[in-house]
Amino acid sequence: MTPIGTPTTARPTRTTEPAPGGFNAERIREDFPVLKLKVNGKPLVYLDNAATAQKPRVVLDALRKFYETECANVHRGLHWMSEEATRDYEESREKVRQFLGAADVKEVIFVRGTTEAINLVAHSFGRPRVRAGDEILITAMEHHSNIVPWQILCEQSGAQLRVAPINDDGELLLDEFEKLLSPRTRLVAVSHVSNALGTVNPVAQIIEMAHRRKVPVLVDGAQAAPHLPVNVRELDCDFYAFSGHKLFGPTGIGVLYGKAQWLEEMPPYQAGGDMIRSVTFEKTTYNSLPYKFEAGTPHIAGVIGLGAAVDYLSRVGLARAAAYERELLEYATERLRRIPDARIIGTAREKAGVLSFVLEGIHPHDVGTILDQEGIAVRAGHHCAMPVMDRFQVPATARASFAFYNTPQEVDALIAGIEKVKEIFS
Ligand code: 7TS
Repeated sequence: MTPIGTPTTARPTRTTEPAPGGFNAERIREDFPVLKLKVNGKPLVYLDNAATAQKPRVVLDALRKFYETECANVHRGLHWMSEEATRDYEESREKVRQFLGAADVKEVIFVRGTTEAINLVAHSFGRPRVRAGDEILITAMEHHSNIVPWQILCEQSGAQLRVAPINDDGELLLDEFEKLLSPRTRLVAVSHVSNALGTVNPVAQIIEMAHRRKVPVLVDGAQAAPHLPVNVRELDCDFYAFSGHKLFGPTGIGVLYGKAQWLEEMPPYQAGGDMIRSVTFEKTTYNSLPYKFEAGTPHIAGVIGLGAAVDYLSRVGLARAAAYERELLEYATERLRRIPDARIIGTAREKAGVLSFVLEGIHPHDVGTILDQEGIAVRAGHHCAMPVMDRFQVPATARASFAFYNTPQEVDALIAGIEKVKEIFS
């Protein structure tokens, strides 16, 4: 058996055998019905996990169970079904609390996704605090969702957006970052893992540096929560955001973790049902946490599905899955490096799950289209990280992004697909 990660072009691990470390991706694949699909007559090779991940059967079952047996609104009915739905909804909150290592369920706010979580913080935390001349510090590798909300906040308040630079490998320059922390910095907002480069940022260190100056930190965990064990109390972050759909859960649901101390102080983001305690035309008082931030009927099925995804991940074991994904990434990187004219964008020492690349003289969209004909799904474009494209002076990249159900054989299919692209354009 050739272990994955071995720099060879020979056939790697047979799919029926577990990978080193005992992680059996082939067994895991059985849990994901969609992975049996054929696309363009070829077995689907799904390598677009950074955009959204596929869903295991347990998540699909949880959604179905909710709609078939307990479809009722939460927190407001006295009837049996509403109580069932409320119980499952709140159980999911407890599962997420454990998943993140948060101190209390009141620190777990259900939102639509990472984007909404960051916007919530920009509005409710940012607006009341940020004044003209203040600064918000981000990095040069952020997703648009962790740039634009801060830009709008700065425009509205007269504050300034500061951007910590990255090096040619796509690593944050920590010294430069530290220099940009000033007495005017009101918040640091940083991705845990970059979606365009795969860089894993040293968030613990970043948080420590910021906290030494009493600056709170929001971590955009969209690409980290599905691939690395996260503990918000150990990190000591002030806010942590992630999306359910990248974590093998449903679309339209995500989480904002916030320290209770901040959330208590913050005004509501949206107003309506469920977030109030009492309403008169003269005065409204708000509900306690976490409900103060969950206005209107929530995505009940989504929350329950996310709970099932979190359960599933804890059964798979995120640490083991992460180790497996790392080997897969190393194997893919090694093989791609051997292709002449292929340039990898994002070569940080610490990376997770993402392989962005360009082929000399071939537009990434053409790479994506030809790979699609082979049944291989990658993303081609700017990945909602246009400043990263500017930094590396490319209009776009092709990006393969991995999950624990991907296999070395799929990496081989990707490499064969890339060879084919080159052949067509030669
Ligand atoms: N932050 C990061 C680091 C992301 O990768 C994404 C989505 C978001 C925020 C926004 O998440 P959403 O669930 O609210 O949309 N990234 C990608 C991607 O790389 N390809 O499609 C979506």
